[in-house]
Amino acid sequence: MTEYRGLLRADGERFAIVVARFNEVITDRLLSGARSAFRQHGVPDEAVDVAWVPGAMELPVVAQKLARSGSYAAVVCLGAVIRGDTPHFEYVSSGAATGIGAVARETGVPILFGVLTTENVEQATDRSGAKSGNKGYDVAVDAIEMASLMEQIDQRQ
Ligand code: INI
Repeated sequence: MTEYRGLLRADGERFAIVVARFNEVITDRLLSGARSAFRQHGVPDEAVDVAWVPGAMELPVVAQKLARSGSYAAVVCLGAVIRGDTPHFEYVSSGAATGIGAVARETGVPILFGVLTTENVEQATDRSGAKSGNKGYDVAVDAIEMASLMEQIDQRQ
């Protein structure tokens, strides 16, 4: 019996972050969290590339391009969709979630969903480093775990 469990350690891999400019006050905090997580787990700044997109709807296509390049062990997507300011909240949030899931399955590269979907700015602030952790940090750690897990499965084949 083989049990696979990703480690929180990266050995020379590169990672990419795609981050939305929409609600940049929040997404910039998510980006800082993600960068710190990579640094704290031994991934140097030079091994992390960042691509900015206009909004959460554009995350999937750029994540797909980065994943297809074959240069990255995982791609982290960061965004903030806030209901209070968004009449089409459901379209944007589900478009981003469905698109990101589809890209991960199509490319076989882990694509992490670091998009906050909140009722208001206060909740988004809390979840981007104020009171309730930092979603950007968390998904970057998940990216390292997933990269390690995929590598272990590859080694076994
Ligand atoms: N994009 C976001 O990332 N967050 C939002 O809250 C948001 N709102 O409010 O609409 C949003 N819209 C832009 C969208 O993601 C696209 O960039 C735009 O529709 C162009 O395709």
